[in-house]
Amino acid sequence: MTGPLIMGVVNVTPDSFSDGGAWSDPPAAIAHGLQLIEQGAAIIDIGGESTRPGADRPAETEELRRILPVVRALGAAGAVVSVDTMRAAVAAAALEAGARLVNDVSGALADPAMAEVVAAAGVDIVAMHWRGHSADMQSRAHYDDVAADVCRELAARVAALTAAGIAPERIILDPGLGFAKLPEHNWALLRALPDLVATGHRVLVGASRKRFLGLVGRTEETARPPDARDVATAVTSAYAADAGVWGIRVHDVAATRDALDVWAAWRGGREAGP
Ligand code: PMM
Repeated sequence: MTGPLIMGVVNVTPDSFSDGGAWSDPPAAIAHGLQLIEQGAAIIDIGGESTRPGADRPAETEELRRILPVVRALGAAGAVVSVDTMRAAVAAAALEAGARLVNDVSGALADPAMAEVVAAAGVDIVAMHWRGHSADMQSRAHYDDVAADVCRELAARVAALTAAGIAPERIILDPGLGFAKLPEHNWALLRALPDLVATGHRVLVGASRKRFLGLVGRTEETARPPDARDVATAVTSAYAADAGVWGIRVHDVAATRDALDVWAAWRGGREAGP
């Protein structure tokens, strides 16, 4: 039976909250990507900019320097590579180097040239819900009804992207957990995943190792650190599968593979997602 695909995360950054720079050196990042494929990742998402709350942006040349060798090597090894970038020039260079889709956490809002690059390349784009750069995004975590507001703001991105020449079926939607969201917003969005799936777009969800998972059943003082959030992530992956999502972006691919296998066995025979 089919379930969501797993997008394995390779952050080639010195400062990501989730893996603390473990893969900032290209050979280590390449080896890690290959290991994630072996563990069951269908896509490897390569990023060179940390988007943790408060993070400063690297220069474009630095972002390119970080990711291109990794994109090239994993693409050449036959991996389906996605490039996690908000910069059109970085997306274009990564596509040239072998990436097959673009994961833009800003939904192509950060760089006005992004939609054109994706339209010209004819590739898929992940359009994530986003309200501003990491330095001050948490000040924008205000919603009347977070699920309705996020769906409406994503629909506006779909309209802009299709107007720029991207086919609607090329647009994958992502609720942007943790981006201008408080823990209660993330939970409300997870509960509302079926609404996002009902738009007919493929849906990607990225809860992996995020702070709200560390806080479940804990206080700020006793919250699980990022590397102790993989069980919570895997449980979330199984629930997201049940909601019919197309893809799940995670750091610990093996744990989510196990969780999805259990989900598939439990559901036995039911088709998942669009
Ligand atoms: N989260 C992070 C980075 N990129 N991309 C998508 N599509 N969805 C997400 O939720 C998402 C993302 C957060 O940073 P991490 O790479 O350190 O987990």
